[in-house]
Amino acid sequence: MTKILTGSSLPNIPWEEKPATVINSPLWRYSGNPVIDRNPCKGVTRIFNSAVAPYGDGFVAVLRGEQVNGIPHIYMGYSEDAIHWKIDEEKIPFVNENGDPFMPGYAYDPRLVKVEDTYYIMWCTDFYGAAIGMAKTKDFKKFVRIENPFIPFNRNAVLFPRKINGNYVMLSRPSDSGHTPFGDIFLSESPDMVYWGRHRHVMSRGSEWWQSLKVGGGAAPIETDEGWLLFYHGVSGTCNGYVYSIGGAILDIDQPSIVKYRCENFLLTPEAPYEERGFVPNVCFPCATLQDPDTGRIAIYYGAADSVVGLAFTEVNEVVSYIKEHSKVTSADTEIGIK
Ligand code: BMA
Repeated sequence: MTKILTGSSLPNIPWEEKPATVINSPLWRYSGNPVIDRNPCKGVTRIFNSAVAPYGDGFVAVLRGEQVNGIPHIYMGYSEDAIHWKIDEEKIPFVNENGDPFMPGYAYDPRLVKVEDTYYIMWCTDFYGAAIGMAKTKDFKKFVRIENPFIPFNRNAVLFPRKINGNYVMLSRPSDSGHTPFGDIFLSESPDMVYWGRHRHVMSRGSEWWQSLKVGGGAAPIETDEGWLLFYHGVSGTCNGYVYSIGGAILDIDQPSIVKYRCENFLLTPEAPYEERGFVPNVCFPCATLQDPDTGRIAIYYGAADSVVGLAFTEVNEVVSYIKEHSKVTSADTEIGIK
C-alpha cells in the first residue's frame, strides 16, 4: 500500500468513485466537468491551466484568465468544495518587495505550491522573452514578486512542496520563444529562492508517440513512500497539430533527478468533447493536485483545450501500481542528470 506523505488530512477533497466504463486509465474524469466554464467573469473569456490549494476551511486557486483583449493574467479563485469557484474580477495585484505595483506584462500557466508556511506562485512571464515569474504570499491578500529564477526561455516551472537536502527544488522546461517543438524537464536547486543552480536533467521526451515532441512538469510532485509522484504533460506532434496528454512518473525521494518509474502509457488523453474541442483543441494540461493522505484520494486539475478547467480523480495505490506496471525508463531517465 503506497502512502501519501504530502499535506495533511483533506476529508473535503472532491471525489467520485471510478466508473466501470473507464478501462484504459487509472484516472477518471469528474462527471460535472468542466468545473470552470467559458466566460467565468467579466473581462475574462476563458480560464484553463490553473492551480488550486487547500486554504483555511476551503480552497484557493490561481487561475489563468484570458482577458477579452487576449492577454493572459492570473486571477484568484475561492471555493468551499474545490468545484464551485468564486472568481475575482481583478487580476492578482502583484507588488515588489517595497509594496509598489509590479505587474507582469502577461502571466500564464500558474502553479501554486506551499513550502513551509509560504505559498509560492510560478508562472510564465514576459522577461524579455518567455521565462519563469515567481511571487509569494501567506494570506492571499499581499502577493510579493520575487526575483525571476531563470533567464529566458523557460516554461512550466513547479516547486517541490518541501526542501530536499536543505534546498528548494524546482522543475522547469527550457524552451524557445515560440510554440516550442522540443523540450525536456530539468530541475534546479536554491538555498534562498534567489540563487538557483545545481541544474540536473530529469527526463526527456519519450519514444512513445504521445510524448515524443516535448514534456513539461505539471502538478507539484506528491511525496509518497515510493518516491515523488509526478503528473506531467507529454506532447505529440500530429499532422493536425499538437496533442497534450497527462503522463505519470515517480522520482527518487532524495535525488529527484533520478526517474525510478515512468509510465509508457498516457494517464489521460483528450477524449471528452471539452478536451477535443476549444480554442486550442486536444489539450489536457495538468497544473495541480489535491490529495488526502488518509484515503489516498487524489484530485487532478487540468486545463482542457485552452478553454476550461477539468477535474480528474485517481487513488494513490491505483496510479502508482499502474505507473510501475507499465514503466519504461531510459538511461537518460535513471542517471543523475549532469554532463
Ligand atoms: C503551451 C502553453 C500552454 C497551452 C499549450 C497548448 O505552449 O502555452 O499554456 O495550454 O501550449 O496551447
